[in-house]
Formats: sequence, structure tokens, C-alpha cells
Amino acid sequence: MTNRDVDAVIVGAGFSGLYATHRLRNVQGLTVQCFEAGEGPGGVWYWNKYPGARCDFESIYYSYTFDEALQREWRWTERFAAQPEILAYLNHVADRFDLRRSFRFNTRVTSAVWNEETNRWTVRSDDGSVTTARFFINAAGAFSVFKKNDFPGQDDFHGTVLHTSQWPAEGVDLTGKRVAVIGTGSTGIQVIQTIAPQVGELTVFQRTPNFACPLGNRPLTDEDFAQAVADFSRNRQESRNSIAGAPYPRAVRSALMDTPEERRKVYDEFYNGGGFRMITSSYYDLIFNPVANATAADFIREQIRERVHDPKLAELLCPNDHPYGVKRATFEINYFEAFNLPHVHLVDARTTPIVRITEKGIATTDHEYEFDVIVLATGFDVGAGALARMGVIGRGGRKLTDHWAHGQRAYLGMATHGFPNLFHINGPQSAAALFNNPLAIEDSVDFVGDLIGYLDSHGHTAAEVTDLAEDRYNELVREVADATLFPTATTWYMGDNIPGKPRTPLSLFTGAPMYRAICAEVETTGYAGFSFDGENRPLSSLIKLDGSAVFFLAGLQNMGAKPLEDCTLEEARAAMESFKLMQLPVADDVSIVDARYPIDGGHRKVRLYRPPIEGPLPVVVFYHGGGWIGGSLDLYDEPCATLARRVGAVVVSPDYRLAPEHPFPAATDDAVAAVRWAADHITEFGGDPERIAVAGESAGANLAAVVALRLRDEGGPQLRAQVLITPPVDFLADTESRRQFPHGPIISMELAMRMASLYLGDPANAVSPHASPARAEDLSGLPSALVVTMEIDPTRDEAENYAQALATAGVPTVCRRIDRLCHTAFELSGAIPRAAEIHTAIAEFLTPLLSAQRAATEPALG
Ligand code: N01
Repeated sequence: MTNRDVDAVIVGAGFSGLYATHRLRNVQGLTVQCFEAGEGPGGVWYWNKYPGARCDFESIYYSYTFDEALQREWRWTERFAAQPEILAYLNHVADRFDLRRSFRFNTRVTSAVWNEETNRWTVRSDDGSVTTARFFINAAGAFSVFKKNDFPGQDDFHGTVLHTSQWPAEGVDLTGKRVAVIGTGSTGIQVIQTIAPQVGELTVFQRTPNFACPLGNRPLTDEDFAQAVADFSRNRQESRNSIAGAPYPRAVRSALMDTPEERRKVYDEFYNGGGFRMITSSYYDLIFNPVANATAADFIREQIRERVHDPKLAELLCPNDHPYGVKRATFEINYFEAFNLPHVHLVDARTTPIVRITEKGIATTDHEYEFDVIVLATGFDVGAGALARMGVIGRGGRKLTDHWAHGQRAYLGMATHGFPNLFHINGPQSAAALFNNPLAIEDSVDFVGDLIGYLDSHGHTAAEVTDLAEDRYNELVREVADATLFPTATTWYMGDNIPGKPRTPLSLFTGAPMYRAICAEVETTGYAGFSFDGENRPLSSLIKLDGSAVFFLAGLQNMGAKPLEDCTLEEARAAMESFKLMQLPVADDVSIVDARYPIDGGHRKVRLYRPPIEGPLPVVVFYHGGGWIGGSLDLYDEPCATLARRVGAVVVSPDYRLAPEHPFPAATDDAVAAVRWAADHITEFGGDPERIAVAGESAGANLAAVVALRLRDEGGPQLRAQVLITPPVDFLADTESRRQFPHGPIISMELAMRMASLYLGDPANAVSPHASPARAEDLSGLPSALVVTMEIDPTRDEAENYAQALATAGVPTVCRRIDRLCHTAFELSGAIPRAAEIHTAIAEFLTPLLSAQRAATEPALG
């Protein structure tokens, strides 16, 4: 066999390998050598020829989009195509783009070693050839290594044992046979429902029942196809930007917003709509809220009970040990009805586990069953199982298997530290597990192709993810998983299905849009987190951001929520109010009363929060955020009640006038009036007028800072402290954080500028210290200050500069930067548990300053 030197070695001829070959060779003009263990193209669709194998995304979506003509000319015959048709499609693609000539089929890669002197991979294969290449592309797929040797005694069996992924191409005649199927995942369900009518006796060994929902397959009509072709561009765009990569309706409501009757209607529609709709389109909180999830789980169990005649059998088929949707969703075609056939039996392999395979069949802990054929539908060593077996050795002689000893991990699912120029197509920790695979593959290949183009155009030899970036991404994947219910089940998603495999999330559970946003940000920031010939690029913001915040932002994207900067005023206000859904419940031992305070020409509402503590209590006048144009008392009920409890103070939350109806200085006048009213009236509410602090978040923090200045200059009342959470303090600031985080998250600079202009009215107001307190000439004599900033926030630096200016002016000042959080975290306590750190910082700061013992004039902090 001849040895070759090429630009790239590609392993695998499935959806990934074929597109990678097309993109790198046909589009980018690289030389490639591709290897495939099978005798032809197809990958997972080549190997999995078991009866009933078919896709579970509609084929018009579960296919390539990179070539419009290809999409138009391939006429799928069914809504969800069966394996032979998908295999034929992939063969067609191989021919149409002349890909076969780059492949060596029937050939396995046996080792791949990085040569640090030549900066090339040396790849050996079982045909004896040696190929050297600059890039090594792992397109072997997540499901290429099947689970083996689960049961002792397999060789003793006198009948036939078949793993579903090793099904003979010529098929197996099961007519009249006694058949066992072990496993009821996606594969087992497809096999069982397909062979049930043919076989003599079918015995299903089920360890964990699944929440299988109807697939909804049917022939694809000419009308369906014409519609798909007409909508091709729109579908492509919409698919990529929706949670699972298909243009299904978006879930925009919580399951807990609807009555049971309303929920039933929704579930009926999406359960019967087929495919992933039940999980992607019904309610957005199914994957993170156990109470919401239970409503869907109950609905599906009801369907099972209706469809299976024998109530005992129905109960055995009802999943009870995990939430719905956190094991890979499974789909069925008359699966449950198969159990109504007299010759189909179910063995509960959880209460009576399989002990071994015997000469005659299968022995469980209480019985020996006799069979002619045993079908193992027991799954795969999911992730980069194939690559782990290829003897991959990177920089410094490090084995990939050692690198992954504590769990498979890859930056963006594509790159591994210590293995330069090795790229995985949807490797471990990509988002592909929840993302229509052909699209996920195109995205991943395109990212790698672009990265290779970047290397060349910038004269770099090698790209490698930094240690820091790989660690942080791995942590992010875990944090996101922890924000969901996925870790509560034992699944291959978490690596649980292989005994001894370290438990680690093998997927980023954000849905496709956030994963794509992360990759896009990495790319547009010059491949953040990569090292090019030893030059390290810093991390990008979304990767630094706390996983719970990333998951929250992903939820907004999955719903199709408009960015605030694209909203009308009314939409922006409504969007801000919706954040209330993401808060912890309001502490129920805090009493809440509404009152009114006078402003120029009228009154406004003020809400008081009092914890269950003997008074008189200190007072915190708190101004809500909302960019001076939105926000409300209701939205801040939870943060104010929590503040009252944590500080042991009466919190006074005034409803101040908003722009643009009431531009500057209306809000500041109201903010001052509220403190004056509190000083005069707070004793009626159990507060101590001698111990008042002001506080606020975002625009509210700006108001708190302005109030501190104005009360100093306008004769009091005297304040003990000011707490400024993420305050914008200078409308004209030109800071590094503004440049670093122009897109936020949540508050982009575009949005900030728009809100500022509505608030300021006349742009000249920007220089007023009552709008931009950082522009005050004299900051001395102000009350002690706590400035809380978030690491990933455009307002961070102006706030920290202000803290510095206060301290320089002699104001006792504490500045706390909370790492990895973003603007508005304070009001998202339910979504972002680390928001509690802000309350802790405030309580630590205010409690001593507001204590009854401390005189108002005593310096608080050194
Ligand atoms: O494998 P699985 P799969 N004793 O791991 C059981 C994709 N796919 O081949 O749940 C007894 O999901 C195991 O039980 P438990 C899809 O992504 C897609 O079905 O671990 N039972 C489980 O029931 C899918 O998720 C399509 O308790 C044992 C089953 O075997 C992935 O491939 C079609 C056992 C394994 O389920 C893998 O699906 C098919 C033991 N020792 C597959 N060991 C499409 O439609 C395992 N089990 C596109």
C-alpha cells in the first residue's frame, strides 16, 4: 500500500466524513485521505441495518443543506426515512460530489501520532499504509463503538446472537422464531415494533421503560415535498436557530402557566404531531423544572395506560424513575400496541436482571428463557469511543486515552488540549446530542474548515485549544447540565451506560442556538481559547459566563425572544417583566405593604418589605433597574424581600417615573422624594429614620448614586450608606469593558445607548453629575459605598472607576466584582443561583453600617 502525505486525514464516511471531505477537498482545495472501516459510505446508517431502523427527525430536515440542488433533487419517500433510503442518499451524495475516490474503505486507522518536529500527524491503518497529514479530522461519529460483552455465556448459545449495529446486510429471517430483544432505547423500540408481527414468540427484556412518543411517520406526498422545497431557505435558517435544529413551533410558555385542561390540549397536539415536537414545542420548562416535567410525564404515562390493554403490563411499560426528555427521547410506531399481541412478552430486567446467556437462551435471576435468536439492542460507548481506540498520541507522547481518563472532553466538542490540529466533528461535549445531526455536522465541519482557512491566511502552522479553555468549557458544560434535569437520570448523555466510564455530561445541553452563538463568538474573536503556534488567545465572554446564565440566555434564544435592542418600548418593558418567571419565590415571612409618597404635582406608589424581626429596623431605599424606561415594583418583589431578610431592614421600593414619558431629571427627583418621605414616615412601618441607606440595581443604582450626591448637597436626610449594583455612572464613559462586551449579554451597548437617549432627552444632560455621577467634581462627604460589579458586563469598568474615585475622595468604599456573572443577574435568582452572592456582599457590607450601635457619622470602613 502506498504511503501518502496530504493536508488532512479524515476518519469516517458517514454524514460527517462525507461533508468534511467535500468541504476540505472540493471547497477549500486541500488534499485529503479518508478512511472508513465499512465497505462503503453511510457511517451509522451503513452499520445499523436492523429491522425498523429509521431517522426520527423528518428527512427533509435530517439531510444536508450545504447544496440547494441536492436538497431539491433528492425525493424522500417517507416523512421519516428508513435506513435503506438514508444509506442510498449518502451513497448518492458520495457520487454526486465525487467523494469515493478520496476514501479507503474496509480500512481502519490503527494509530495516529503527532510529530512535534514536522508538525504533522502520522496515521497508520490496518492495510499497512502510513499517511502523514497536517490535520487529523475525527469524523467517526458518536455511535461507532457498540457495547460488547454485557452478558457472560454469549458463546455458549446454540442460536444466533446479533447486535443491532452488526446486523447482516442480507437480513435475518425471523419468521416463526423465538426471539429475545434486550434493550428498549431508540433502537430496541424500533426493532420490537417491527419484528413483533413476524416472529413466533417475542420476549422483550426491559431494564428501563422509556417515554416513547408517536413518530408520526407516513408517506411523503408530492405536496409535502413541494412545500419543503419552496420553504428550503426559510427552513434552513429557522432550523439552525431553533432548539433541536428543526423548524418546529417554539415553546414559549411554562407548563405551570396553563390549567390542566389547557395543558392536555397542548400535549395532545404535540404528542400526536410526531417527532421531537412534544419536547421542543410544548413548554420551555420541561427540561429544568421537575414540577413542569411531571405534567408531561403524567400525560405520556396516561397514553401508555390507554394503549396497553393489560393494566399490569401497562404499568411495567410506564417510566417512573426519571423525568421525561432527559434520557434520549424515543419514538415509536405502534410500539405499545405490540404488547397487546398474545405472543409478545415483557420481562422486567430490573427486578429480575439477566444473569447470563445460556446454551438455550437467557437466564435471569428467576427463570431461564429459551430462544432461537437473541437481539442485543444495548447501545454504544457513546462519544469519541472509536477515536479512543485508535491509539491517538499527541504532544509530548500523551495518549488521548490518558487525557480522557477522567471523562471525554473537547473544547466546543471539537478540539482537545495537547492534540494540535486534531479536530472532532461533533465530538464529546458538542451540542449534537440535542441537535438535528446533519445540521450539527455541517456547522462543525464549517467551523473546522474556517479555522483551517484562518491558520493558512495568518501563516500559522498549528492550532490547539489551551488548557484553560478546555477546562473552562468542560466546567461550563457541567454547569449547564446542573441547571437542567439531565444529571438526574442514568443515561448515555452522562456516560452512565458504560460500566466504569467516568460520569460526565457528553453534551452541552443548551440547544442549538446557544451552542452556535458560542462557536460564532469564538470565531469572531479570532478563535478565542485557541493557541496558534504557542500564542494563546483569551477566552470569549460566553465561555467565561456562569453556566446557569448561559442556560438562561439559551432559553431566551430557544423561545425566539427578540434581543431587547430590537424591541419596541412596549415589548422591551414586557420582556423585562417576564424575568419575574426566573426568580425564586418571594420569601413568605416578609410582610409587604403598599403606600404612597409625594412627588412634585402628585403621588406615586412605594412598596415596603419588612422581615419578621423586632424593630425599629434600619431602612434601605431600593431603586429598581430597567434602564430608566422599564422595570417595576412587581418585578423586584423577590430581590427586595430577600434584601429585607438578608440585611434585617425595612426595604422601601419607590415606583419612580420612567422615560421617555418622563425624561431626566424626573426619576432622580422621585428618588430623592422617596428618601425624604421614608425619613418622615418610616417609623409608622417599624423603621428607624436615623439609619437609612440607599441601594439600587443598574439604572436604579445610578439613581442611588445620584440621590447620595443630591442629599449631600441639598440638606439631607443623611444617609449611612449607598449600595450600587452594576451602576452605569457615566453616559460618556469610554472603557475597556464597554469595548470588550459590546453585545452584553442582556445589556448590549446598542441597547444602553438607546435607553440613555430616551432617559436623557437632551444629550447635553449626559454631562450633568445628576445623570452621570462619575462626572461630579467633588465626591467627598458621600456615604460609605458598596459597588458591586459583574465580570462580564459593559458597565463594569465605569462602576469600578467610580468606586476608585469615591475611595480617592475619602469615601469608605468596598468594590466587589462577582466573577463570571453578567448584568441583571441580581433579578434572576431562580435561574442564576450565584445571584445570592450579591445579597451576601450587601448583607456583609450593610449589617455593621446600619447597626443601631454605630453613630451615623462614624467612619464605617478603613
Ligand atoms: O442504545 P441506548 P440505543 N441489561 O443506550 C438497555 C441513537 N439512535 O441503541 O436504559 C439490560 O439508548 C438499556 O437499559 P437502561 C439515539 O441517539 C437513533 O437504543 O440502561 N438492559 C437501554 O434500554 C439513541 O439514543 C435512532 O436501563 C441493558 C438499551 O439497552 C442512541 O442511538 C435510532 C443492558 C440501550 O439503549 C443509542 O440508542 C436508534 C443490560 N446489561 C438509535 N445494557 C434514530 O431514530 C443496556 N441495556 C435516529
